[in-house]
Amino acid sequence: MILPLAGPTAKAKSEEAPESVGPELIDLHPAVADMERLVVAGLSRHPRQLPAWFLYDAEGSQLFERICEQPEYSLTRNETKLLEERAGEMAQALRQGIDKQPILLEFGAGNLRKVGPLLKALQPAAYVALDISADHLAPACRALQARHLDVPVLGICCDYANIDHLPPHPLLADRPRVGFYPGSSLGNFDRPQARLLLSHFGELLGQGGRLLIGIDQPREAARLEAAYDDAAGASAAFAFNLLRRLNRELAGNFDPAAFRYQAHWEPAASRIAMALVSRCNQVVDLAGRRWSFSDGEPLITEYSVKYTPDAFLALAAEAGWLPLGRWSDGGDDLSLHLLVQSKLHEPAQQCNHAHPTLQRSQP
Ligand code: AVI
Repeated sequence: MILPLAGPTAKAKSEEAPESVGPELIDLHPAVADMERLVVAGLSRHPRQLPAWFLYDAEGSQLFERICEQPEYSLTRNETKLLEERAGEMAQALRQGIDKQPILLEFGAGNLRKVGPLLKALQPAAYVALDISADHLAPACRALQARHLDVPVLGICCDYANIDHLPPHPLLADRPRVGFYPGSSLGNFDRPQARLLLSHFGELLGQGGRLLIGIDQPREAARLEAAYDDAAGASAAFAFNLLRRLNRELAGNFDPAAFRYQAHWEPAASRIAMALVSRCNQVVDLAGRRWSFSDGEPLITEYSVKYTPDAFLALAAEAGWLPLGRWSDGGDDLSLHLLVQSKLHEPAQQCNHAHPTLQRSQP
């Protein structure tokens, strides 16, 4: 479903480090009214489902980092290793055919720990990190800037799937743009939405823009289900934090004890479905309305779609992206694809039209 957002809360602030001015952070987090509208739309669907970015408040972002450390969740480790080993080749391929030093944009940047090798090898004119959690992004930008003093860093707190253009900023002017979208976060959108998101990246990056994107591949159900329901309970804690956030920010009264967490591989859709399942018939207040949950009813917190390289490239082609290269880990679980945008877009800086609101992972 495509939902319009009322518009971002546009407050820009500079994050000050004790002795020097730290990287700038532009805060375009969706307003509470937008969140309420998305909650009402998401809970009115069948099955009930909220946009995955709701999982990432400050605490959710920390909990996601815990997931990444779990032995069952190999995606982050494999991708980090691949980047450490092959960033030189990737940077060379990213730069090919680009006459000016590009700007590197990272979508869903998180803790900014993956981009280091690429920054070193590519030496972009600036690095822009886009992420939904300002609390997480600000310290991550400061730490990254301290490690890479030669590259100006800019943080933009936003739902990157729904900003129609980048805010005007001197660092962003008149430079080719290359995108970095690691972590296989594309999988948290359903296919039609993923295609829209890839087109949206094409518009933000412009014709000839390049995108380096991490894609997780299908594998045995047992391994995938363990990765999304780890023994230490990090995945479950991440999902339950959503209920705490909703209670706190949108006047909810969810009782977490009245739900249980589950993660199931759905082979026909090639995806893991993560859900909080109601343990009983119950009524919950949220966003000024009452919501009934029946015993066994799921609230989908997230899907994670897995693509074979061919399936991913077919989807990317529909959005105007052509393949330039691919690097994969030893186990062939994950690939980093390098793509080039073939469609004609208006110059990215002037791209000012309203973009349809994407909502992640719809069934
Ligand atoms: C961010 N994203 C790619 C993760 C994934 O693997 O789908 C989110 C996640 N949720 C629970 N575990 C991981």
